[in-house]
Amino acid sequence: MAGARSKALFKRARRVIPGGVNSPVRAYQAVGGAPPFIHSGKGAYVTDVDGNRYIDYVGSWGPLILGHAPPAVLRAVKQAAMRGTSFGAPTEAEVELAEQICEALPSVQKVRFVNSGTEATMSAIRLARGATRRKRILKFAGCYHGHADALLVAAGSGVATLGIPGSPGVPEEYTALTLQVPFNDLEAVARAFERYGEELACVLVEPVAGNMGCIPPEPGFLRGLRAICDQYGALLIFDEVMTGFRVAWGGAQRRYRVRPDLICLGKVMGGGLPAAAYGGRRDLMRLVAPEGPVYQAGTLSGNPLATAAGLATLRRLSRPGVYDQLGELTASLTAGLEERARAAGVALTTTAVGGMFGFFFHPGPVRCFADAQQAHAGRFRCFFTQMLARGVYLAPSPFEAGFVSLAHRRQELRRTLDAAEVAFARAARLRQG
Ligand code: KE4
Repeated sequence: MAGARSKALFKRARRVIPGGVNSPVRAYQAVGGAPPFIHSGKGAYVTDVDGNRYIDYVGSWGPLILGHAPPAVLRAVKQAAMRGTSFGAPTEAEVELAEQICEALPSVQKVRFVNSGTEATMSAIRLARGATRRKRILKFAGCYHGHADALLVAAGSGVATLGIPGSPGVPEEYTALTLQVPFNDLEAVARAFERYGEELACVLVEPVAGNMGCIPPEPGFLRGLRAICDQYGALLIFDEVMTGFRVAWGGAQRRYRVRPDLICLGKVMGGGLPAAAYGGRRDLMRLVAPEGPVYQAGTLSGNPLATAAGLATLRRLSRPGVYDQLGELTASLTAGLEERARAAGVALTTTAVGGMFGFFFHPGPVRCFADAQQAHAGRFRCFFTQMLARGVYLAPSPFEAGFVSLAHRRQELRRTLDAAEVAFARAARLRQG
C-alpha cells in the first residue's frame, strides 16, 4: 500500500483539492487506502514518492501505449517547446496530425482537435444533432463518454430508460433526451428505435466497452447498430477515445470492419499530453464552425506540444508488427491470469482486445454492465491490494480496463503472473459471492 510520503501528501492534497485528486477514480475509494503519489515513470514502470516501483497497467488510463517517457516523444515535445508552447494559430504540425488520422481511420475525412475526450464526445453529439435536426441520443449503460451533462445519466434498468441525472447539478431537462439501453443488446436498441426512431440524432457507443471493465462487442452487435442507424437516419458515433490506436492501427472500426459516421479520439493520439479529436464524413464535418454553423472552439485545441507528442506516438505505432506484439502480450497476460485463478479455485472471466484487457471475479459470461456489477467486489479489492503490494499497479476499480504498452516485455509478464498466483490464493479465501 501507499508509503508514508504518499499518505502525508494525500492528507495535504485533501485540504486543497476535492478528494485530494484531480479525477475521482484516482482516489482509490473503490479499493480503500491512500493512493501512491507517483514521482516518475520509465518504460513499463512507475515509481512512487516512497521509492516503490510498480509494473504499470494503467498507463495514464490508456495514452501511454509506448510506455512512460519514450525518448522519441520526449525529444519531439522538447523540440516543439523550444519554439514556443502555444500560439492560438494554425500550425503545420496540426495539419500533419490531421492527415495522419485521416489516413489511419477509414471513416475519417476531416477531423477537429479538442483537449479532452469529454470535449470530443460533447462536440460530436452537438454536430449529430445539428446535422439531423433531431434531439434524442442513445447510449449504453456502463459506457462512459466523459462528464458532459447530457451523458451523466444513471445506469438504467434492462429496458430503454429515459436518462435520469447520474449526478447532482445535472438538470433532468439535460438528460431527458438521453436514452440508455444495455450494451450488446440489439433487441433493446431496436425497441428504443421503434419508440423514438425518427427523433434519434445518434447512437453513441464505445465499440469496445472500457469503462465497465473491458467488454468486447458480441459478434454482429456493431454491424447491427450500423444497420439500424441507416434504417432510421440516425448517425452512428464510435467513441474511440480509449480504443483509437489501442486495439488496432485503424481503431475498432478497422478491427470490426464497421464504419461509423463520426468518431471521437483521445488518449493515445496525444501521447500522454492533452489532445483529443472528433471527426468523420466530410459532409458532416463541414457543418462545424467556421466552415458551417455548428459552433465549437478551444484555446489550446491542436496545441504544439500535444500535437508533437501525438505525432511522435503515431509515427512509432504505424510500424509493422506493433499491434501483433501488443495483442500477443495482452493475450498471454489474460491467459496466465485465468490459469492462476483456476489453480486457486477462483472464478475469473478475462477479456483482451489489442492492447487493452479486463478481468472479472465472475464465472461469466460478462456481456454488459449488469453482468459486470455481479462480479465479486471483495475479491477484486483483495486481489488489487495484494498485487499493488507486490509491485503491480492495476486500475483501482473493477469498472476500468487495463493497458499493456510496447515497453512491457515477457519479464514484466512473468513478474505479474507470479504476483497474481499469491493474490488469487488470498482472494480465494473470501467466500464466493
Ligand atoms: P476525458 O474527458 O477524461 O479526457 O475523456 C473522457 C472519456 C471519453 N470516452 C471514453 C471511452 C473514455 O474512456 C473517457 C475517459 N476514460 C477514463 C477512464 N475510464 C479516464 C480516467 C478518469 O476519468 O480519470
